[in-house]
Amino acid sequence: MTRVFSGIQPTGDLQLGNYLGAVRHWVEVQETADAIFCVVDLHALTFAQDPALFRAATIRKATELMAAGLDPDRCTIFVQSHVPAHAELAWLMECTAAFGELRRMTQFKEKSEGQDSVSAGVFAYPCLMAADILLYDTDEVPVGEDQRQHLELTRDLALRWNSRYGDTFVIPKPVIAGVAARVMDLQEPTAKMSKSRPNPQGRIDALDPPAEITRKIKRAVTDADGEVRYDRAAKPGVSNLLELLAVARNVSPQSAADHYSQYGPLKTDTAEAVVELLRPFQERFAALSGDPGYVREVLAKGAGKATAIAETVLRRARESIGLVPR
Ligand code: AQP
Repeated sequence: MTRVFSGIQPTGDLQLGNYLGAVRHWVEVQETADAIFCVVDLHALTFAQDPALFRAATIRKATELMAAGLDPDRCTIFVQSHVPAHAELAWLMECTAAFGELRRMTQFKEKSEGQDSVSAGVFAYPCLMAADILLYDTDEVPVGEDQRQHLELTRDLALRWNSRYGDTFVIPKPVIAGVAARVMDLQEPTAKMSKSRPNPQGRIDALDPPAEITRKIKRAVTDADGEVRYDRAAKPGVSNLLELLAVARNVSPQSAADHYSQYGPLKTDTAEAVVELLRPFQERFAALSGDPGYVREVLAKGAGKATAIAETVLRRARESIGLVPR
């Protein structure tokens, strides 16, 4: 059975980009694969967090994943820091990666740009991500387009390790869906939608009330030529709306475009479609939030299942690199 692994940071509410680019594919793949999903809290510590808020955010993110449709009977859901093997393999990956290749990572450049000081963790982030993936003998990693470069690095590190120390790791491949693999900011459609962009009007959080979703989509930046056409390079704002509508209606963005000649109706229908798409998620989230004990129980079971796999792979890695067995 194909082993699938992916993760998401606990900081910030689930935004529409996370949902469409990643999580909805996780919900599908849990039906056919041995699927493991992780709330990557150690990754979020690359920036200082308020401890109490951070603890709550981690449980909230797990609740969001379950509300989105991840079913603990069909997949494994756990918190990264509950499985210490992640941190240990991350160190071994840091000793495998070259300084130069980490410096070339786009996300490192973006996150460190204009900052007086960034943690060493921001730099080493892709090594922890490689460890996350390789620890589970992962075949496929469903992620949004923004993670492609990190996935390529993971593959390079695994291949380098295997050629130095003998076959140890499965070489994973990224699975990046076509439509909505890169949901763009509604106010600045040449940048990806993200929790860390300064203007919250450009981002739809999956828990935004329907009226707010509608308002944000109606105010989305388009362009001046007035033609509804799917062309991501020439018409990023309109194409982004068409992708949202297409995903919600399960059609292609090109065929969604055929029904419109003006931006107003396109925005109205897109808003309606996104509200409907998120409605079941919002209802399930409200129900699950009333039962944090259940979410913690799921995470505890998930950590047990994940540890059993991760420890086996870590033992293999320790042996192959020459660490004395414990
Ligand atoms: N805009 C997006 N379009 C498509 N996919 C996206 N993902 C994130 N943004 C988009 C995908 O979501 C998954 C989780 O990514 P993450 O843990 O990096 O999420 P995050 O930090 O919560 O996402 P943000 O909002 O994008 O955070 P920052 O601002 O920190 O970069 C991944 O599969 C990712 O590809």
